[in-house]
Amino acid sequence: MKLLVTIVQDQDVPALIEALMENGFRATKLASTGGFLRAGNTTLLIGVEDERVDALLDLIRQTCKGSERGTPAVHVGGATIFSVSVERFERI
Ligand code: 2BA
Repeated sequence: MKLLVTIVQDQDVPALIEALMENGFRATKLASTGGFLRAGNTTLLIGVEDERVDALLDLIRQTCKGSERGTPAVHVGGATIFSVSVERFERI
């Protein structure tokens, strides 16, 4: 299992959450702030079985688009993703 720590722009979150739920992924949404722009963004914690990681990445690619932010304009990517191996997972 992997935990994908996924940082996305706020504007993409409603569509991404909907797509995740429709496709049977589970996620936790955290409000976050980028260190460089000091602007709000969203961090999703998504626990996923190894065999579904590629499908999840496809979904994120389809939903999250980069855009220009700030003055002067800085290109902010669609998503920044850290994939972390999960040693143990329990739902009690
Ligand atoms: P921010 O830190 O606010 O960064 C927004 C955008 O500013 C970045 O987009 C990048 O294009 C630019 N940027 C960031 N640091 C820079 C620097 N030192 N010099 C020049 N330009 C810089 P993304 O790379 O798409 O990152 C979007 C958001 O993802 C970041 O927001 C941050 O919240 C997160 N992020 C990106 N890389 C990260 C990392 N290595 N560790 C933790 N969070 C990261």
